[in-house]
Amino acid sequence: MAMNGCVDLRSDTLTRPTPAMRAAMAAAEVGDDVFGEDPTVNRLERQAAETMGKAAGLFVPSGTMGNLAALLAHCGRGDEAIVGDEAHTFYYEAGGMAALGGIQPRTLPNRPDGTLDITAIEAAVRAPNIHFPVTRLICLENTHNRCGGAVLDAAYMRTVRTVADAHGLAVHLDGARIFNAAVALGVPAATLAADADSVTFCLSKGLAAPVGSVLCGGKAFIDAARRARKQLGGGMRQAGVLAAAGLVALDTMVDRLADDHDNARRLAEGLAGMRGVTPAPDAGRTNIVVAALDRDDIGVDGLVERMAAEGVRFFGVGGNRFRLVTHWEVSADDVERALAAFRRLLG
Ligand code: TLP
Repeated sequence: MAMNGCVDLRSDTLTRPTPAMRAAMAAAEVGDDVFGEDPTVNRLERQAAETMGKAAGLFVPSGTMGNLAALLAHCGRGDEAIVGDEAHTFYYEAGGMAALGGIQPRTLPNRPDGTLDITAIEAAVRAPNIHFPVTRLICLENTHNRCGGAVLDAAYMRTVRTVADAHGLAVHLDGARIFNAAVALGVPAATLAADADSVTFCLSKGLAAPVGSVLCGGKAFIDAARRARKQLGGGMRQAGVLAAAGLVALDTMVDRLADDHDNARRLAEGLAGMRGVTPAPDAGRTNIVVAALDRDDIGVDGLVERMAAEGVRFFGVGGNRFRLVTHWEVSADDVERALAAFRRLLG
């Protein structure tokens, strides 16, 4: 189903709530969540924690706040967090960890598959020395947005856990799209979160809820994150109207992500046959396709503009790369329409 007549591949954040979500929102039982008295929020937090295999959950307005509350709960001012140089937490969160937490990001290059080199992580951990910041945290992302929806598997998470344990570090997983990773790998999301101390996942992306993410972790950690959420102004009141949509998202929107992956794969395959277009490795493994454009006659900005005129919207993501994201408001027919427009412009 095209959105406003367009095939809108800018982001899965654009998805609008389903009719079942609207109905659940209207009927939601609510209370004051800052007092812990909203039964629907409490139910969402319990169900989310169970789904992630953690003891507790915290409903937050956004993925950005979930990640920041986690970082604030794990790290103190002047501490260091090891993070990929293409990570959302580093690249797209307005420097929140530094600005609001006094946390110093120690970036390591993200490899094209979204991982950080294990030896590089080991080497980045600070020795005890009065001159050095204290390394506290390793922060990973699954699926990896800027690495084209790349998937981190449980074996990689296990290896990172081993390094973290050897140095007394915590591991936070930005699992904004962890269900896409779980569906792609055919494993429960909890398996991918098992070796992280904390995980944020988004209800408002491929799962189509209008607002919200859930941060999950141990009981004491979530108590600290709840305080951080309050400091950040994210304590909401009758938030059950939002949580109700989140519960429908968890119950009805996870398994269908496989359709988005099929559509993304068809986009990647189609693009791969066009002159000067190189999809990233694993493009279309989940619902994100990142591709490079190398041509003399047209650049990314020109392509974005001319495709928009053809009714197909997407973004450039820096340099010669552009990104297409599939979601439940993009049908198989929309994919054909987008590919036909790409062919007209790129041949
Ligand atoms: N990503 C958005 C933009 O911010 C780039 C998108 O369109 O993909 N972690 C990851 C991996 C994300 O991709 C995003 C959103 C977030 C966190 C933040 O979530 P929100 O938008 O709810 O703050």
